[in-house]
Amino acid sequence: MDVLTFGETMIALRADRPLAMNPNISATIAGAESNVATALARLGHDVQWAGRVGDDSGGELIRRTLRAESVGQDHVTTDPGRQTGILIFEQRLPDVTRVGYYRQNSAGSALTIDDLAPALAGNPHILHITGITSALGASAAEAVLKAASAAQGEGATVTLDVNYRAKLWSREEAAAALRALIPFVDVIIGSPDEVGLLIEDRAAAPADSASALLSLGVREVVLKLGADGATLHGRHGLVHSPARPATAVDSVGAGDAFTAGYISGLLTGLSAKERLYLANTLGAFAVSSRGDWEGLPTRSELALLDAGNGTALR
Ligand code: KDG
Repeated sequence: MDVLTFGETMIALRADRPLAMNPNISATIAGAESNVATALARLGHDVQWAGRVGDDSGGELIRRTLRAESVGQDHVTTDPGRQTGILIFEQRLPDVTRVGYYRQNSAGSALTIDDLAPALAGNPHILHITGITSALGASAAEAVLKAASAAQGEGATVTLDVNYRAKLWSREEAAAALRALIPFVDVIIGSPDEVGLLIEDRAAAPADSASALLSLGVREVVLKLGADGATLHGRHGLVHSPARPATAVDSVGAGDAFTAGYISGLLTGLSAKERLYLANTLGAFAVSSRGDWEGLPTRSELALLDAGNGTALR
């Protein structure tokens, strides 16, 4: 197995205008970790997503969608006592989306370390976790901590996308839970603000936050800078890669795509510069189409970003 990731995936209701304005709604799925898994599977990697879904149509939608994407679900549990969570994306402006969560006590939030133990026994090269899972409740937070520690003990590379979600917890709660993960994490990915959350000094400049994390034993800190591209702070210095030009229509999911590109680069032995370039390329694909994961590229489509506007592929 190349990558194991786990977390909560939800039914995503996509409304083309605010909910109160009687929008047209379509149903799909969303979850930061399954978005990363889908992106990696499209690039040809062997990836497993683990988590809990309800014994309901939402659970079936998640299973069918991930199956169609060749994301492994050997360790997905159906929870008979809880429902699949729901997320609503309301299109407020062309690229401004309001997110509403209906996920308290959901099946996904009841994840435990026992759900993950068999998956971890498959010795993934990379365990990918995000800060969202730790926000879901005590058992999910414990699962993240124990999984990261177990994977590191087995020699896996552990990647963490901070993914701070203010609607799920306060900065103080996030800081306490996510700082506890640092000893078990090799690569941290986040915006400058998110990375700042992980160190004591809130006012620190991004480069100082990165150095503080490196001094705690983290191998790489990858700063997502949006339109300014991305910077990797590693033990051998700093590497920057500019963003790829793209017409943004929906930025939600771009961070997951970026992370998947970076992980793919780790798996295939790309240089630091090449990893960032691939990460930025996936981010550009994600912002260029509506939906968290629908517009992600296969490996043979990566070069499409260089095709000029108006290109017809006949
Ligand atoms: O990164 C995109 C995610 O925010 C989205 O898919 C939903 O996982 C999600 C969350 O909890 O916000």
